[in-house]
Amino acid sequence: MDNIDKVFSTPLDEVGDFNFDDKVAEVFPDMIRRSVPGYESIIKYLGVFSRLFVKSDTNVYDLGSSLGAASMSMRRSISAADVKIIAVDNSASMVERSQKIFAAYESPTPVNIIHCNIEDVEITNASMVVLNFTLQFIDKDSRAALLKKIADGLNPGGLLVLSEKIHFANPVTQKLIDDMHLDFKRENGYSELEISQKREALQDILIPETFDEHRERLLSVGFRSADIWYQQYNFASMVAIK
Ligand code: GEK
Repeated sequence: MDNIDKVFSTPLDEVGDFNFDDKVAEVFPDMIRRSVPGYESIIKYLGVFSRLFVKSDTNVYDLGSSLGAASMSMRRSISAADVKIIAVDNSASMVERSQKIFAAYESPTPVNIIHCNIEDVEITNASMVVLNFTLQFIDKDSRAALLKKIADGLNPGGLLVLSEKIHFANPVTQKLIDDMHLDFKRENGYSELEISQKREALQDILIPETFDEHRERLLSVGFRSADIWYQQYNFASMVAIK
């Protein structure tokens, strides 16, 4: 049973920037499931993508891996031999917890968990890379360089799965979908106080872009295709193939 997210349930004198600290890591599976529509489906289908794209003797990267849900799903599905999964996160709390989780399971596919900034990690000989709701936390001006590094490190035909909260250029659509997402959070038991305090904490650190902005940038850094394969409200998952 997951620990219940109560991080923003009491009034805070001052709502600081959102932080992936121990309080968040402890309740993370519950928090992301109740906040991100489609999260569990995307995790499941990452396994399907890995079965299709991961080749023997290559590396798979899970960038911004949190507690390792994406790596776990891929590891269960990969049948290719001599594959190494490299999971990277810059939150010490997430890394410590995910190391314990992976130590509890045995698998022929090793998962190497690295505590560092995804902008500093080297990407080589990759057949699949996952950025599952992580790029949105990277400074907007640094996103192209990170995506170019990923494109350069992928082998031809390799896959990037990029899941993001997205923004709609049309304000009417943006308001409609944003309201629907707020209702999704209410239905999942979040109070108005929790919703508004979390929104304030995230407003300067989670910067969504439109699908057109994502697509254009993915094509400009070396991917030959970039499309949405899954979307619920303003949460979309894209596939970009090198
Ligand atoms: C999942 N992918 O369960 N370098 C490394 N890690 C970072 C950086 C950075 N620069 N910035 C943020 N993170 C996961 C969910 S959560 C999404 C990803 C969310 C990490 C951060 O510490 C956190 O663990 C993760 O990216 C984002 O499939 O909470 O909305």
